[in-house]
Amino acid sequence: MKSPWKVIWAVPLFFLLPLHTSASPVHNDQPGTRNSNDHICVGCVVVVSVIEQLAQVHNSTTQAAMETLCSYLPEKLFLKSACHLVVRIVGPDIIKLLSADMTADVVCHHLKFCEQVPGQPLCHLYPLPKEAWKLTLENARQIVKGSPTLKYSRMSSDICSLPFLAKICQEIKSAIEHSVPFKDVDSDKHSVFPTLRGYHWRGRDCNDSDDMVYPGRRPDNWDAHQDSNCNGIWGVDPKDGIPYEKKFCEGSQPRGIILLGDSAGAHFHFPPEWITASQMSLKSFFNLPTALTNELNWPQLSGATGFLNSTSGIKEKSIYLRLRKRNLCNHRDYQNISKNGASSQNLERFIESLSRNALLDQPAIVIYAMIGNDVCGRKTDPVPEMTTPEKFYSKVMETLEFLNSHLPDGSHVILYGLPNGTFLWDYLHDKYHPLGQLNKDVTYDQFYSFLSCLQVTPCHGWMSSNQTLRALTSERAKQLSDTLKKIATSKKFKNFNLFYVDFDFQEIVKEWQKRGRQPWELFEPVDGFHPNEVALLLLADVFWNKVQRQWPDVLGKENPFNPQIEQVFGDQGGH
Ligand SMILES: *[C@@H]1O[C@H](CO)[C@@H](O)[C@H](O)[C@H]1NC(C)=O
Ligand SMILES: *[C@@H]1O[C@H](CO)[C@@H](O)[C@H](O)[C@H]1NC(C)=O
Ligand SMILES: *[C@@H]1O[C@H](CO)[C@@H](O)[C@H](O)[C@H]1NC(C)=O
Ligand SMILES: *[C@@H]1O[C@H](CO)[C@@H](O)[C@H](O)[C@H]1NC(C)=O
Ligand SMILES: *[C@@H]1O[C@H](CO)[C@@H](O)[C@H](O)[C@H]1NC(C)=O
Ligand SMILES: CC(=O)N[C@H]1CO[C@H](CO)[C@@H](O)[C@@H]1O
Repeated sequence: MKSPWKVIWAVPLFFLLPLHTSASPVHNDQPGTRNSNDHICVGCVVVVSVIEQLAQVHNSTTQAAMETLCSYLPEKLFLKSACHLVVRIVGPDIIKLLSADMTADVVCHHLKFCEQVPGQPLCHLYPLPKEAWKLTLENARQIVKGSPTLKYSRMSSDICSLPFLAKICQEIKSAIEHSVPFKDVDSDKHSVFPTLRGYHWRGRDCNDSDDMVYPGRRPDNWDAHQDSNCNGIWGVDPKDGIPYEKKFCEGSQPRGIILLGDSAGAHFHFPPEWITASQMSLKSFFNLPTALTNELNWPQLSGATGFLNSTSGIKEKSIYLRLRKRNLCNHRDYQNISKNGASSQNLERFIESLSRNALLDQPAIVIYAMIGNDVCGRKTDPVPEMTTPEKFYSKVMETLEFLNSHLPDGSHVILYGLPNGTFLWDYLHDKYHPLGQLNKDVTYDQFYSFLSCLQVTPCHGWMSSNQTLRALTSERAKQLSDTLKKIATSKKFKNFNLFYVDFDFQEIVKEWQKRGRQPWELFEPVDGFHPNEVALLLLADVFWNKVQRQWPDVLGKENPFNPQIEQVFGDQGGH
């Protein structure tokens, strides 16, 4: 999905992006049997469903529903223009087919966004029509006959040569080239920009023009003249001539938090407001541009490195915020080295972006949390794709060697186990997916099958009606967790202590139920897979308490000067 023309389709059919990013491995190195454009099929079915439901909710025509949807989109990144563009091109066919009671599946096959691969099953979200599929598509062709609709092909490229579209195309093209949401920015620098892997991902830099200034370093000359570690504490106390950093932070054992994670660690989140017709309004999409530039991740609200107050109103805080509260000298010292699709096997491709200088920086707490992609699988038979314990062992050891040569002495590394994900199916399969709530016609069972059929599921192993497969996936996850446990108890490293913590989802389920809530409320409603913000914060809580109980040294001391720091420096300069 890097070529601009594909992206032109992708922008309005923005639903594709999350599925693309969540489902794809870090690099596309798994030649599937199906076309990678199958994300486009999901995007199309979702968008057409939303249009149909908007018309139903507002009792309006399909044309009006499409205009409504476009009007809700923000101008930024030319989302609104792109939406109008697509409506002009495919709108007429959609109108005709929906008014003939065709399902979104039929519409998208007709439009060639979905295609049945010979020898493979027909993928559909809604029940199939009663007559034969071929006949249905033939009917669809009859219905749109004589339509002025352009003849475009799948991934049609040259719609932009049409005079009336040229200007919009130009704008979109330049937006894409300059802006970027789709570019991988792999800078290892702390940044003053929030998204594009800037300070939503790691502590904000406080002087971008000086390479020796960044969060997490040991203060230069006790920060008498400038805030070299960006924790907001610097200068000299006029009363006694002692630098504040020395006064308040010396011996307080400052430390940062670094997460090596996957999409769960980065907090992958697709807001349900974006596809729930009954609740859709102008307000629904205000966060879309930011989300797109963060690859649909919301690290600023994540369980490990989140620094914003929770949007869900629960009182639990991220691990970073707790470390900060414990010692205000830790302000801004967080890094989220997480990537959608990350696993033990591909972590080496991006771990280089971890920035910690063994000599110059403060120790760090590193959480290794590859919680699913090693066992999830995407193909028709995910079992052979799963990482074996042997391969897992050797990659984890490589990662630990890397950390040993990059982390300052006195650091801590915590290996986080994999969950037993069978609960996912148990809690969700018979609930309605957000697309199915209006008409009670799409359950998670159906949604999972659709994604698996297209081989774009983020986790075939657990998002499956096949009980044998779910059990096998959990079995492998357990073997991998045991491997981590074994490493933690048998290996020693010079620069860090090593620990293992179980991923115990049932523990947070119990806690949530104690509050009178339901387990299914702990998952991202749209993908039916990722733990949501509440779950991440509850997991952070369990994690914190466990570590505090068993290995209090990991978290460092409470800084007795916190009140003075607050008094002198106020909020220490945001994140
Ligand atoms: C929906 O709109 C049609 C035509 O405008 C009208 O006849 C019908 O009464 C409306 N239905 C509802 C439930 O508002
Ligand atoms: C940032 O660093 C540059 C280069 O060291 C220095 O000249 C400048 O004064 C610094 N700015 C601030 C705000 O500290
Ligand atoms: C978070 O909430 C606390 C009080 O609960 C408030 O003092 C603080 O300003 C909030 N922070 C942000 C960034 O909104
Ligand atoms: C269920 O999954 C197992 C393991 O992948 C596989 O061997 C079996 O054929 C599957 N059963 C069905 C009905 O697909
Ligand atoms: C996973 O959880 C299920 C349900 O709680 C249980 O039956 C199963 O034995 C567990 N699997 C493993 C490998 O622990
Ligand atoms: C700003 C930042 O920390 N970005 C990094 C977050 O993690 C990804 C994946 O490792 C890196 O590519 C980014 O550079």
